[in-house]
Amino acid sequence: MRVLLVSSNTERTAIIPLPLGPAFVAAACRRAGHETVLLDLMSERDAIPALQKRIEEFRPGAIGISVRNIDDQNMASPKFLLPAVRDVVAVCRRLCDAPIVLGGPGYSMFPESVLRFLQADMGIRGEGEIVFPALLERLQSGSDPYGLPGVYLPGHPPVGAIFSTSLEDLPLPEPELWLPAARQSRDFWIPVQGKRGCPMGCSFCATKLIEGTHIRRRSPESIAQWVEQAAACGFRNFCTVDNTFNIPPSYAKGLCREIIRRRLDVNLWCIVYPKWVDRELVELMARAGCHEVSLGFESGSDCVLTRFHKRFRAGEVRTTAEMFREAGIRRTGFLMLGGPGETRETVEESLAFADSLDLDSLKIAVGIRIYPETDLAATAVAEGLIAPEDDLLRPTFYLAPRIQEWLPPRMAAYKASRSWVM
Ligand code: B12
Repeated sequence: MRVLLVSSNTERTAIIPLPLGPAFVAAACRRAGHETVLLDLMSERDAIPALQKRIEEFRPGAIGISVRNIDDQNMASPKFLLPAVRDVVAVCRRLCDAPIVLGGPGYSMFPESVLRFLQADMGIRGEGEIVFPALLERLQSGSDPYGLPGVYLPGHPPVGAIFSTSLEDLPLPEPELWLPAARQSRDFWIPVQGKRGCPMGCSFCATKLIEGTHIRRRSPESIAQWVEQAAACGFRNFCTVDNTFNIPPSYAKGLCREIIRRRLDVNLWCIVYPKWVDRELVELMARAGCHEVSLGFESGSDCVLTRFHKRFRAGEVRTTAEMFREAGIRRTGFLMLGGPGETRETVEESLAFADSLDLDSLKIAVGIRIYPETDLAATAVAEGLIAPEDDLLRPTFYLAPRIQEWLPPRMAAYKASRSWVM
């Protein structure tokens, strides 16, 4: 079958992400024998005409659309990003009668409401590599797709998602498949994924819906080899997209050792959970080329950290941040203010804490995006802030009622005198 995979993300907030997720799915489709093309709308000057042209030339038998972002998570002036994706679906629908299948992180968080909103034919919750080719087989043979794990159809009951037990059996995409546009500029950050799944269970986080809670990994050798392949194409900047680079620490150390052994001259950026970091890991990261880490500590108040179900305390954040500073690795901290239990005192505690870390930069979110099936959603329902039946698709935020008025101006004042705060 001819399969067109469309990466629909055109959002340029923070970074221009390359379409690694759809590329994984495309590689799996090719392995299953389908002629597969990946179109990254981000790299097109005019997304809709480019899509039209590709559909007319390629005449796909099935179209997969990757949905990454629902919104930009900015409570002050939220940007709802799905209407543009609905236009993409409408163009596909108008130009051909191929079934339109949704997938991706944004889709997996809202499998029923996104399907409804975008008016596609079906969607796959969770990983696409196994289920999408299985679905294509059913479509080709004319059998009923309903009942395949993870496949959602309008008007049918939800089916949940399954996650592969091992990543080693899933193909890694060739650079030719997904890096063509990026090749014009070597400044792009190439995403690298070593593991999937997060068992940390933070109260506000929806990663379990996208990747599951069980950690599955590829061998450090295969990941380092993949980085080497992309480096041979001229790329130097790599960002790990694992939710937590350093869990488990033994894996992170193994990957660093493999990069060092291969003498790859790369620039690494990693998302670090501020616990279980020791000097050996920091030193290995520095030697592997890590120049910057994101430290998502979210709060400097132990009471709030407990409410977020974080496994670390402020003291551990301080020790971790200090180790990276000593190793010359830049640190961007993240604060998430206004969650359950937040008070003026805990906000001030967090701000003073962030100041004391002497970070290179700090990003602050005021108000927390509420996702379905999270503890935060349950708290918001219990407190009467949202209705139990609210599908939460349109940007919906939690902001502790007692500091709602006070927090935004306080943050504006805090930021005004600190150039390193974003
Ligand atoms: C790493 C990351 C980042 C990095 C990006 C680095 C980079 N170069 O890519 C940084 C920190 C810069 C970032 C920024 C942002 N991010 Co971000 N990010 C992530 C994270 C942790 C991983 C994404 C990733 O690369 N995954 C790896 C790939 C391989 O997996 P995947 O894309 O999910 O693909 C798999 C499946 O989804 C499926 N699939 C994918 N496509 C398709 C298509 C079909 C047809 C099928 C069947 C299946 C399928 O199969 C794939 C393989 O198994 C996710 C959370 C998560 N765990 O998913 C958030 C996440 C995607 N980000 C999110 C957001 C909101 C943002 C920002 C808007 C935040 C901000 N205000 O700055 C920006 C937007 C950036 C942009 N311009 O688009 C949200 C999106 C949801 C939402 N609310 O809209 C997420 C889900 C986090 C969350 N809140 O829970 N992000």
